[in-house]
Amino acid sequence: MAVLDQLTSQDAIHLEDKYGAHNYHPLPVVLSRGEGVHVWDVEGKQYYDFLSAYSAVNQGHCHPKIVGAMVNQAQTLTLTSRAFYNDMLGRFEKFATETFKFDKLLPMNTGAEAVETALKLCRKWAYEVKGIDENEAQLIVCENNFHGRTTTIISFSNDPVARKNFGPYTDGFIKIEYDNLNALEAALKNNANVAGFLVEPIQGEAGVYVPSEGYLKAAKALCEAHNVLFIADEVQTGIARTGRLLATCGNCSCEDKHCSGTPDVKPDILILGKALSGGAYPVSAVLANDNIMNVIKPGNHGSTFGGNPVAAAIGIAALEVIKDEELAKNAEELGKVFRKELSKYIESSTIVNAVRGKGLLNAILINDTEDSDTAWNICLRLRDNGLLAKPTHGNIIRFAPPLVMNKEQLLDCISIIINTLKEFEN
Ligand code: IF1
Repeated sequence: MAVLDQLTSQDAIHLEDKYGAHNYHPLPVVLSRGEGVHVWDVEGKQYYDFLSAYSAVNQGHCHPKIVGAMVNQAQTLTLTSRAFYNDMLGRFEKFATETFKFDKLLPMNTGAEAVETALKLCRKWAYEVKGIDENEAQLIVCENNFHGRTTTIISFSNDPVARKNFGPYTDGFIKIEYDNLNALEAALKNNANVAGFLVEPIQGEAGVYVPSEGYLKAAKALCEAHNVLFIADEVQTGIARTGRLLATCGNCSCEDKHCSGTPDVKPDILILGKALSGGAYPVSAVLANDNIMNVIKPGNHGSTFGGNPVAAAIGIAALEVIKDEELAKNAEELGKVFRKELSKYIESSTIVNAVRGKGLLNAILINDTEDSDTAWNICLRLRDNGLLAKPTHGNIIRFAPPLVMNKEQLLDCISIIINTLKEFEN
């Protein structure tokens, strides 16, 4: 078979199976096209996308404004490296720092790289500003975190599948229970070597675990009292997904177009990725104010591709789409509808125990054991019924459609989901 011959789904699966590393167990569906809230498989079947590439495609598949910016820039200048300036990066940095209200931005490509960048930045700040002795800095992280897959990041994961036999690991991390302020206070107390606290505003991989009301704000206050940097990993929760521009915006009066600039919780270091490009390209970033970011000097950190002109052009377009189409507002409104309708169904359901989430980052808890394959089987049936979602941690199914969905489409999706779940009732 020639490389670019027409393929069936079976052919495509076979190729990946034979020639690709087996580091994933994908749902058996082979996608070849996407537009807005929809994707199509090789045979032409249409699906609603309820994963959005793990919240990277918040702006919808192949958004014309983002694709337009990408194509235009790709035909003009793609890569200069940071050995030279390019005429797009500064514009992106200005636009993004104004949008998120920080002094400076450091561009990278993937989420994991941005997390690594934030950790390095925090440690350097600890030695050079806070005055911690060399090599003594510690960072507090949460149990059941997911921050990416580099060696340092998996060093503080407690998922054995992600971690086992990849040692030796990086030192300097203290793990505490998520959503537990007492645990945070205890870890901060009498330990002058703590440099930062790294936290997901909602734990995604852990099963869309939303912390108690006020947790993030109180955690930030504790960090401030101990001169410890509050580092928010908004790679998955950011960029309108949870009904606000950022999940750390909480319930403040922040509007998409006219942010008051006084968010509920202002992280010292903000980590963004995924939807910062609308899923068109790997674009990630770390944002901080000058008192922190200025510890980074030439040669301390970087990346061949980070901040390239295509990434910068796409980043601007992706953020413009979020603002112009008021996607945070839409996510908030549709999220309420989604949880309300699912809650109504759950009252009398034998197969679903609960629905939880914020904005359009939601999950349902299947009434079966952790190790059962019920959630997987439900996702297969959802696929047959024209909707794509993926289980997380055994019996939890995450639902995260593109934020460009309209209410009519959402109601259609809700009926697909409920009808499918009903097929599994006993
Ligand atoms: C995969 C999960 C989601 C993230 C947070 C950093 C990163 C991620 C909060 C790293 C990435 C992804 C990676 C993806 C699966 C996915 C995921 F289920 F594993 F946890 F979204 F929920 N911080 N999350 O969620 O970003 O380096 O991947 O760009 O296949 O590993 P990345």
